[in-house]
Amino acid sequence: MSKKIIKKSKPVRRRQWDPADADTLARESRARREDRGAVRVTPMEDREYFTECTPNALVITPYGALAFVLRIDTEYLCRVDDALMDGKTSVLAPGDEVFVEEDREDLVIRAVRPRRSKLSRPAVGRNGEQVIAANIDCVVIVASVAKPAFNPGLIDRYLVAAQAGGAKALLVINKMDLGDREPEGVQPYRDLGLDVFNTSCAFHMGMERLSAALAGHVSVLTGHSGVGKSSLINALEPTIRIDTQEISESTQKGRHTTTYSKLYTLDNGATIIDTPGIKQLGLWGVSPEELDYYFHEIAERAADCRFRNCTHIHEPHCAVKAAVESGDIAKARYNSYVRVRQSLVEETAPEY
Ligand SMILES: Nc1nc2c(ncn2[C@@H]2O[C@H](COP(=O)(O)OP(=O)(O)O)[C@@H](O)[C@H]2O)c(=O)[nH]1
Ligand SMILES: [Mg+2]
Ligand SMILES: [Zn+2]
Repeated sequence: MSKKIIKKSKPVRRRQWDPADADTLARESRARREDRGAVRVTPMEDREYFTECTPNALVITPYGALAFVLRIDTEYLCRVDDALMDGKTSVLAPGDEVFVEEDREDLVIRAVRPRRSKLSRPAVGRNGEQVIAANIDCVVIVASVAKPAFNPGLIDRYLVAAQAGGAKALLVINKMDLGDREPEGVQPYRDLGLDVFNTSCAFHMGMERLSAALAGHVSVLTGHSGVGKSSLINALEPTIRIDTQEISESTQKGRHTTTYSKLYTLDNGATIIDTPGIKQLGLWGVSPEELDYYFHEIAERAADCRFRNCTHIHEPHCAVKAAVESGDIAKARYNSYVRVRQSLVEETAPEY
């Protein structure tokens, strides 16, 4: 039997990773679906909490009814105005730009400015959204060569979350000292136009390039626990000494040393928000129908599927599945797409 020759279709290469692309596409698709009443529109934020104010401080970390803020290079602990409280916690997140007022001996956060971007997930243990970081330019997705093993599924979820929140993304592959080369699964991200940084905190490798990329921007470091997020901040700015911890021998994962998100400022003008490691990232404000648009290589093929509402899972004449067969779409990316889509369908299924 002769080997079937499949003509390689135009690859997605050399495309810059621009959240605006996905944003435009998602908005178009949303508009189309709204006509049919099929999509819930997620507002960027609950407007009632936000006001156009002139901010004089930056939230470092919220702490119940209090919050640490940065105000002209000095850290202060402030009380949060009742109007910004939602139950026992405030609506604030690291990176929020706030207006702080002196009230006798107290400093009180009176107002918070509307966010220009955010990284969110569904809140754990309650309904609604948890904003992990606000006003970020870039989501830095950190993975490691080993300990813990390279996990593309989580990277794919962060890529969706970054775009949904209006931020750029870049990928750091840390612990390069633990392998002789970059994990094979990284190439599809390069092909997508994502900037990839190979680093080793142990050997202080790759820090100059990463430092230059983050300088002057606000970023949030995300990824599995134990991949070296806190170590990267320590390596980028030796005056910062965040606690890091040995990997547990039994689980091969770091114990949770960082328990809350916190903002740091570096001498090169970078602002970096460190986050606790998580096992799985739920997606906020993304419907299963619009997921295609957050997987750029799938969105590019979907137009050629026979069925307009093709889910690329079981339909015949699916251009996406054909591209996976021919190797134009990375199998791992497709598998992630299917898993994420299925979890979104389960989450949004009506309860009877
Ligand atoms: N071999 C090696 N170990 C690293 C590297 N970066 C961090 N680690 C170690 O990995 C463990 C977890 O690091 P940590 O920064 O706490 O990870 P986080 O949970 O992502 O913040 C610590 O024992 C670090 O010393 C690296 O580049 N190479
Ligand atoms: Mg940490
Ligand atoms: Zn399809």
